[in-house]
Amino acid sequence: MARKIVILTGAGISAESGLGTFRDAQGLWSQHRIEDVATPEGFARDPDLVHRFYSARRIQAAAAQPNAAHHALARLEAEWPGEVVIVTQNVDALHEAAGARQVLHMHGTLAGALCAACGHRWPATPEMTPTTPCPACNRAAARPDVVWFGEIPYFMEEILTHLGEADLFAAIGTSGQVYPAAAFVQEAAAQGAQTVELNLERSEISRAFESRRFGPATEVVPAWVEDLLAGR
Ligand code: BJW
Repeated sequence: MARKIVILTGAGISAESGLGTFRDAQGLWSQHRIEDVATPEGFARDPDLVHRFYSARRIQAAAAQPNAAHHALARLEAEWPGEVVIVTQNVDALHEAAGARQVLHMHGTLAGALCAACGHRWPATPEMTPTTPCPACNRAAARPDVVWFGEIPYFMEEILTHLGEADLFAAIGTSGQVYPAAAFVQEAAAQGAQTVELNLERSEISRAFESRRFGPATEVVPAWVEDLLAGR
């Protein structure tokens, strides 16, 4: 029977599309404190700063193009005889832009708006502000539909089911510093999956993987996909 592949992606896969990672030297956290822009408390303290941070990223992400790594994963999904599921921590839409269809955005998307007052969801406008009204309750409580620290990631039940069914688990371009995603490798391995890390360099959790491939995502991901499709 064809094997099931579950792929976790992080900011590193979109780095060569021009989108910033979080923890690298020039990353987003070198310009902003995590607790100011990626927590509900930070949003409550200064919604204007948080909206400006996300509006700038939304506009930048909308102009970005998928790179060879996104295209290679879409090709894998199209050509692999078994199932391929992409679980992404990224809030950009570059997997979908490359043609991938089974993509779970566990940390939400920049394209979505969420009402902090009534929970209504709608498509975000490129720039949102603290006065953007919720179309359902009309309160000025619009926030980006993303998952901040202390909040529960999306699709967890579905993701745990996929990890339990995986024959192969790959993590691409993620530092392994944020849970629960950082624990997916153990979860998949405990249920019998082979595990591989693809990253620019060793991550915090490299030792948890059976095998590793280091280099830029635009090089290592297409080569890995080529090997998988060739049965190597
Ligand atoms: C390349 C490359 C190239 C570069 N090619 N590679 C203590 C212990 C354990 C857990 C906790 C704890 N205290 C608190 C927690 C929980 C907390 C947590 O993990 N905190 C840590 C700081 C310890 N987690 C949470 O709060 C989460 N919720 C939660 O746990 O709920 C409980 C629960 C879970 C499950 C079920 C039920 C209940 C929520 C976490 C939300 C994270 N949100 C953010 C913001 C999202 C919106 C946005 O985009 O702004 O998500 S933070 C940020 O980090 C973002 C990312 O998705 C996430 C991960 O970052 P990522 O993608 O790994 O990026 P980087 O920059 O860290 O790494 C880039 C990598 O790419 C590097 O390795 C580079 O080498 C590589 N790279 N260029 C290939 N060209």
